[in-house]
Amino acid sequence: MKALKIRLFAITVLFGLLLTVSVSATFRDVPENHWCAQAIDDMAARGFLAGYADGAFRPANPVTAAQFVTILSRCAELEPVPGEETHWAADTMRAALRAGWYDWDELPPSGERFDLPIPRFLAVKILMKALLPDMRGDYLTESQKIKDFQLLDGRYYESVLAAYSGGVLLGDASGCFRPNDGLSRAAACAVIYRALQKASVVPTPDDETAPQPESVVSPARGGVAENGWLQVKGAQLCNEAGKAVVLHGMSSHGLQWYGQFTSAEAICNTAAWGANLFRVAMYTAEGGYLNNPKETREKVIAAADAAIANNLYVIFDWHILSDGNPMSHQDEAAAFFADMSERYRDCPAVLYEICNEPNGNITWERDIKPYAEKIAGVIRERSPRAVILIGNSTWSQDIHIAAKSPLEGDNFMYTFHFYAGTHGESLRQRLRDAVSNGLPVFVSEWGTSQADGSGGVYLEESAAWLELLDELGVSWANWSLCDKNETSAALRPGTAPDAVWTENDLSESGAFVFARFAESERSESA
Ligand code: IDC
Repeated sequence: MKALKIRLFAITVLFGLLLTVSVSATFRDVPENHWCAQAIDDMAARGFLAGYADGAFRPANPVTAAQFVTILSRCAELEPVPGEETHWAADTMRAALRAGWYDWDELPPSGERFDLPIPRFLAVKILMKALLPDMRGDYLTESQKIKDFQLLDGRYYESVLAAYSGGVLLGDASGCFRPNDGLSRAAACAVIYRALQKASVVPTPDDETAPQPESVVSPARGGVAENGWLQVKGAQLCNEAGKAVVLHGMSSHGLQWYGQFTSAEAICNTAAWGANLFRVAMYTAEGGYLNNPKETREKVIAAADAAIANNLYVIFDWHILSDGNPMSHQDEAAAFFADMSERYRDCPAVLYEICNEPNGNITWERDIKPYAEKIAGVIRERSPRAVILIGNSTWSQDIHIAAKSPLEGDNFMYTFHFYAGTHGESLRQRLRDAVSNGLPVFVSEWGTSQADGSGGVYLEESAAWLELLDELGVSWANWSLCDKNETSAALRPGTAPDAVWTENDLSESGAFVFARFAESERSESA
């Protein structure tokens, strides 16, 4: 182990990629309450993880093939085999290839796939070869556990079935393995850690020395049944028991155009992929509620009921957009929210987003705050515990202005919207500042596209955003669940709203976003 550490240190210095083999690593972006902190910290303490030179671990980034194999090589104490190539992991990769962890066609020694995200089917093969080579699984028993087994190439049956049989893979919320997806660095650690437990390299949770599960599973997972009424403590959304909770899910598109994707089946599909949140975007203008209140109200209620039936939290979004001043329709808003907060007064699932995106000639003090106070009063009279989400100027980007003069009272959160192709580091800094100064922020809408809903998609930028949201414990809903021919849409054009969706139905954006709903649950599967 000591020799290994020295060698790793040399690699680090030479190539400047990895900082050091920390013996008591807590990375600056892996807070104590991160869902995978226990595995990450323990693996770092054992010298299995290094992290980046800036002290970060970037838990939400996809793990690359070279990173994954390198971590395993440390866990299995695999000696690097020196050669000519210059890639920082070339010697380790050569050793892994020689040890039979993978074949040359899977990760060619020329290195062109070393820095790409590793697909799950290959990650599991390498993991099992490295740590649990003798484990086997029975085809008939294990394949039954995997809903999307037909997506798996026969070449990987042996390792994947062995992993399920040995309890290294548990399957995610929807019972799928998603062999072709990548996995985040945190999820990679979680699954490696479980294999290390099975291989008795680290203690299992039954051992007295093992950290208690509370510290592993944080923030709380699950939906309404598990978490009950929400509450805001400091900047953090918490469940009824006071434990941090993070909601991840989809926003609908405008009900007047894509109401079919708020059907019970569409919402059930979304829940099955691991979401615990659904936002019902009820446009006020553009042919929305104000044009057609009766029919729109019915659609909203049907969508909310479907979300509740699927154990999701649900946001009623008063979707002002072209009508940028919330004051313009304050009376209609008051009537709508009175109606809904009366109807759902005993239901812990409901959050109220009272003005999507104020914009134009408006200010926080003059227009938004008085509006918010009035509507909050209306809601609280009927449903005193409900969490209320409040928009702000510049399409809900000005949380710093709201932060200077927040509302009096409990359980208010301030919305923050971004589109990864348009908004970057300066807005991330604004979010960081606001949350670290104690403002409760909820990302009730974000997109992988540009701000107009198309262009891109910008997945690298989106990953940077989600990494920050994870780090800050901020909840989010992605725009949008529909099959419109625009890049922000999560479904491919022509997707049947009422069928069971497979990977093939997801757009590039949808595949990226759906994979991130239940990072913590998904850590169970790879
Ligand atoms: C967009 C839709 C697009 C529609 C347009 C106007 O994606 O199909 O034509 O609205 O109604 C927002 C808004 C959200 C926008 C989205 C993308 O809340 O309604 O949807 N966006 O432009 N804020 C920033 C971006």
